[in-house]
Amino acid sequence: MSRKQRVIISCAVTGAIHTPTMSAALPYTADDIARQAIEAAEAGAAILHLHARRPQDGGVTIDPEVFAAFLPRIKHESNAVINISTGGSLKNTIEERIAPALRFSPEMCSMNMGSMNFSFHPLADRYSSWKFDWEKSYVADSKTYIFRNTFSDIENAAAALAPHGIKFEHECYDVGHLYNLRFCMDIGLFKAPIFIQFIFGILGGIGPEIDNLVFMKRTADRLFGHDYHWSVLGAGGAQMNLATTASQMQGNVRVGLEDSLFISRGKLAKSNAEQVTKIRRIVEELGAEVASPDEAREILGLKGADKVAF
Ligand code: KMH
Ligand code: ZN
Repeated sequence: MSRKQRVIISCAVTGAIHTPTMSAALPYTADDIARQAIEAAEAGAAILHLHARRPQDGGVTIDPEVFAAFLPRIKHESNAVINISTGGSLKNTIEERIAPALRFSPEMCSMNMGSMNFSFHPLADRYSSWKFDWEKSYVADSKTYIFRNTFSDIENAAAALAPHGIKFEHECYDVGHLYNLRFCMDIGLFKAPIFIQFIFGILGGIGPEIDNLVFMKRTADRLFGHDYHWSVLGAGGAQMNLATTASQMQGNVRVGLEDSLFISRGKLAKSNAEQVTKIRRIVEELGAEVASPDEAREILGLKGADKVAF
């Protein structure tokens, strides 16, 4: 009997887009980030994609010390693969953005594959009062932001991180980013089998239509053959629908409050674990199984939790 398809669920626990006003469920203290990450792993997430937040007001930070307050606890209380973001917040250089991954040498980290507008400024008009002073201007200022990931940034990040044996989550927000990735592989920066996160619905990137998912997948097949792994992240309201479709196309899925604050149309999610539970139920009801962390390690060829530096 052929083995059931194993779907790797990643959960992106807090991110750098949403702010505390938008949802009381968005974790930002070390305790809450750790607890929600552990509960997401218990619900079925094999990979935890992590950003840090200032514990006093939820502001975005990439200070390695802030990661240090939750990484060991998550490792101690779950077997999940830890994936550290190198996306940073709106103002950081690539050197600053890779500092947490360099310090903690996780099994995975993100690698953003192109420069782009990356905006969530329309959210600034949706709230009339804000919990913390920094929030409104942070959200509104994303209108002026260029998310910088030049070829030289990618090359510098890849070179600095290479000795750590970290598997990258290659963040591709549009079709051109797949070509950037192919180019980087051709000049020896990354080796197959790579792990691509197809991202849909960020303002500045490709939209969240299923046609676009099919097109991205077909383009990746052409560029990378069959020697690659892929997953789908739909931002906002597209999250569950695109994840469901991806799982039916033999792909992997990413959910979490970084990408959407909702559990269904107009209804805020209570936690990251609630989103993981929902996509797990869908995946299983449609006939596949979710991968355990060790199965994800085997599928993606990760170095192992004993080789991280936390
Ligand atoms: N926020 C997501 C759309 C990163 O952390 O490097 C993409 C992301 C990037 O997760
Ligand atoms: Zn992220």
